[in-house]
Amino acid sequence: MSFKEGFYWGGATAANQCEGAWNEDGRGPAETDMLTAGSNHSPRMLTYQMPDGTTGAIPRTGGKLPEGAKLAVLDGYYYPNHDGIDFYHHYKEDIALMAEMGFTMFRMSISWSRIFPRGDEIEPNQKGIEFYRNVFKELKKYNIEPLVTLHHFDTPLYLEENYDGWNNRKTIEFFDRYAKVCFEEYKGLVKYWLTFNEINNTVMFLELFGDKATKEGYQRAYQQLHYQFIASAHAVKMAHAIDPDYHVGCMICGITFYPGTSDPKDILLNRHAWEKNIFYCGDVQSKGKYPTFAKRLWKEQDVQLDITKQDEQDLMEGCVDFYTFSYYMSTVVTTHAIEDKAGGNFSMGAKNPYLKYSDWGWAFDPEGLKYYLEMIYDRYEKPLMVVENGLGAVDKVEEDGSIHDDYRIEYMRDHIKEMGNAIDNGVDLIAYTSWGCIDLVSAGTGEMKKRYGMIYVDKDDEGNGTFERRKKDSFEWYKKVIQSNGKII
Ligand code: P53
Repeated sequence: MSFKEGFYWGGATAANQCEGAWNEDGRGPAETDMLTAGSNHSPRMLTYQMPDGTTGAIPRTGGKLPEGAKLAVLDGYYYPNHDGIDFYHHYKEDIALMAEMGFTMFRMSISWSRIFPRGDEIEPNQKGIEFYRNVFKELKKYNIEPLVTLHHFDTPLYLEENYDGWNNRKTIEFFDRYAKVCFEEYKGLVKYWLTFNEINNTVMFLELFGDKATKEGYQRAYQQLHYQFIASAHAVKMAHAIDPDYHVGCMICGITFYPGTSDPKDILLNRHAWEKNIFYCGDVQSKGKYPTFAKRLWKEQDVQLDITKQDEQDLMEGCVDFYTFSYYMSTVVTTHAIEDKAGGNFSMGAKNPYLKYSDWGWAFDPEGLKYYLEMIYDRYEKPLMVVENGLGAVDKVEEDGSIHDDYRIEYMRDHIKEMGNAIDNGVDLIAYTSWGCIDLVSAGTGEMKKRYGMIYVDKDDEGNGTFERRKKDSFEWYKKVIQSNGKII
């Protein structure tokens, strides 16, 4: 197999899911701090308080806050992101373990509200800046290249509540300021940046939650995306101006779509699913302009967008240097009645009888990764990175403390094999960072027991545990993979 010399091997995390220390050293809250834990079958809830002091909770998706309610942290509820896995206080130990595995890249995100606690300040929070500087320095000690996401599901709550977040053009300015501080402060410590994590979720996930897929929902989603595209383009331009060695990428939630039948209606539906869910964002960020089919999408939902001439120029001048994506599963779309639905958290569409599913209903489809890589490389001809991939599963700690996660090894091995095949077929894939290399809080369900790590963290779904770290079997396996540059898998 042909992983080039210098191929980056590593793992990936996100600030809100692992750092903890949610209100330490001046950090401001994000919506993720107001989220309770859910499960495969029950949604995570957002808790709120009314001006008269009464309190309540609504489901994160599809719920509507009562008039006058403000999101709030309440007694009697458990908020898993508050402590995460306490990476904030364990980062040295964690990075040492990653180095032991042989990581050459570590994907992490910066919590915007650590740098600007409200989001609209002029002066950043020095303690926040210092924390990430220390993390980057620690990585440098081991020659691990950071891959830094600026926005991973965590707009400062203050901006959401006082400016209507990404529905407001003004939020672009706040993001510009935040991005500029990061690029200036971490010059020489970071080389690779990502702007928005899974930017396409905004539109892609709308349809999963019936009551949100209204005209108004689409209007807001497409407008939010446009403002994020502009913020992302500004970031690319700024990064290049501040340091010509900076490389900035986009990050797409990669799902491989298949048609359910050979009915031409299904074939067309499938093409449209790719366009709307995958290509729409990737095209704008990689090619610097909206694709032709955008007109059809906007017309379908009667969307009117605020796009200026300056925006068009900014997009063109802010094309990303590389394309990154997460890949966990494929899905099936059909115009026919769905008899067997793929259930679980955030998985969608019809069940594919040719594939196995995880306990959370996600399809195991390594060939779908090859399909995606080849399709996308052909479309953009930019270097690619798989920046999330892995298996969320329940792990059992044996009496002697060992954890035999052969299912995880099998999952990763088969996906790595297909990456090798794609490279052999000409794809310029330069990095692989597996998701949740160290166990962390699930974004979808808020659970700890949906574990992805090669490093186990002693914490359960109620927040009990010592935060002790342990190596799973996959730890030793991945170490060999990296040592042999993907030859021994
Ligand atoms: P969890 C849904 C479908 C695919 C990717 O997800 C997704 C989601 C959102 O849950 O998100 C990415 O934790 C995301 C990570 C997240 C990871 O996938 O629900 O970028 O933050 O943790 C896995 O199992």
